[in-house]
Amino acid sequence: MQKTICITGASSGFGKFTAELFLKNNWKVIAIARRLEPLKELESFVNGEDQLLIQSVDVQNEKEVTTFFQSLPPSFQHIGVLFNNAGLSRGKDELIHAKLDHWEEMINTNIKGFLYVAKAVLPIMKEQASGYIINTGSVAGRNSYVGGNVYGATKAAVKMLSESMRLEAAAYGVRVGEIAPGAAETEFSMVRFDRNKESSDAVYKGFTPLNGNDIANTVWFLSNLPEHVCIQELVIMPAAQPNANVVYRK
Ligand code: NDP
Ligand code: 8X3
Repeated sequence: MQKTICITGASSGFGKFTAELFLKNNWKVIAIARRLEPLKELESFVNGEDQLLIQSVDVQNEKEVTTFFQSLPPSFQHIGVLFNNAGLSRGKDELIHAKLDHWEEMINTNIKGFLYVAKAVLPIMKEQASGYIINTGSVAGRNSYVGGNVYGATKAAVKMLSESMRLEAAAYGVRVGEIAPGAAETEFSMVRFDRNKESSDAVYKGFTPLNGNDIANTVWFLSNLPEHVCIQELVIMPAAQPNANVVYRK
């Protein structure tokens, strides 16, 4: 049977590169994000009937998430892999200066949205008695840095929730892993810094950050492991960034 991966946050960055790689390798792909236009660009990688399902879904909206997964067309109802990846950072201010709406958006997306998606897909995988959920955490959930406060806390939540999900889902044959990347050049910093290109570019100056392909290749590796193997956690860093606080720049 042709395998299916469901990718959240497929309109850019890690999710988009992953969707492209899996489509090129003939997997079926369910691709969701809020912006439909970039999702439509994935159509150019389709090489068979019924290979791609795109939908605008805001993961912060529990009803939208639940309705989407409850009404999947029959040919997309078997989900082999969920890349639970949609997420964002908003601002990098110290707690005393931070904007409350930034906190709300990060918590609602990275924790609540992440959970809504997992809660919708777990019953599907339980019924199949198979599947691999790959959650996107971050090195920011492991080492704190100044201004990383609430974003880091949401990613620490992803780490802990991945552990509990794994503990529960292993009982019915479903695997759960977490990837925790360091600095990667995607739209991440543009979103974090309100589309300020100068602040965004400064993050990646003087060293080679990760890119979308590095993460797509990792998800590919995990997704093609034998079913008895579960990689639980992977911390993936640029060689020049040994932890969240240190970057060796030239
Ligand atoms: P991008 O900004 O390039 O991609 C983020 C994706 O998440 C987009 O497709 C965006 O789509 C989607 N998204 C955001 N909010 C929502 C929402 N409410 N509903 C649905 N989709 C949403 O960044 P990355 O690819 O870098 O980020 C992917 C994940 O990786 C995130 O969880 C991020 O925290 C994490 N991460 C990133 C690192 C980095 O340095 N880049 C390092 C470690 C982890 P849209 O706006 O269309 O909704
Ligand atoms: C993104 C990595 O170090 O910019 O999760 O917070 S970092």
